[in-house]
Amino acid sequence: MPDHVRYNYGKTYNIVLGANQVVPGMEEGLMDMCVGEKRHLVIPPHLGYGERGVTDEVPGSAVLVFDIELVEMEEGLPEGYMFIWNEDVATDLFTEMDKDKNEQVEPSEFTDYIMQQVNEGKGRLAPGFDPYRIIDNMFSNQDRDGDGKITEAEFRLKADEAPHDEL
Ligand SMILES: [Ca+2]
Ligand SMILES: [Ca+2]
Repeated sequence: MPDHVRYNYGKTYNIVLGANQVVPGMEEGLMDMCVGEKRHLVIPPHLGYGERGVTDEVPGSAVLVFDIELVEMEEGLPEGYMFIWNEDVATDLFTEMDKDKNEQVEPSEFTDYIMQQVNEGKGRLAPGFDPYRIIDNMFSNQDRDGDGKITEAEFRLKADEAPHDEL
């Protein structure tokens, strides 16, 4: 087995920190990095792939050495959140979402509305996840009776349960 294995990845990777996507040493090594910063990381086996390594890729007990540069960073969402508003929520959210004014919000109206907010920078979806899956879940969560439409009553009900910071 060779002593050193050298790979030149030479391309960028998207990593979500805290999501178990990289070895603990990498997670730790990326902490508090700023955009444009370069770091030389030496990761011992117990914070890397351990004694077992990765078949055909990383030998057992390997010390991992990385030269990395942070090219871009996106702020995550608070734990447990998949979507947050950057600004105050529209006062009549339901009417705004119900584009065809049939008193129901259909999945397409819901998706369009959320995507529009994200594109305009008014809301933010958790990075590293499929946005359409998140929106699907948000819709199902709001669609209390599961009939594929959100009525104003279902919408209100959910909103009333959310904690209010003022009355
Ligand atoms: Ca509608
Ligand atoms: Ca419904």
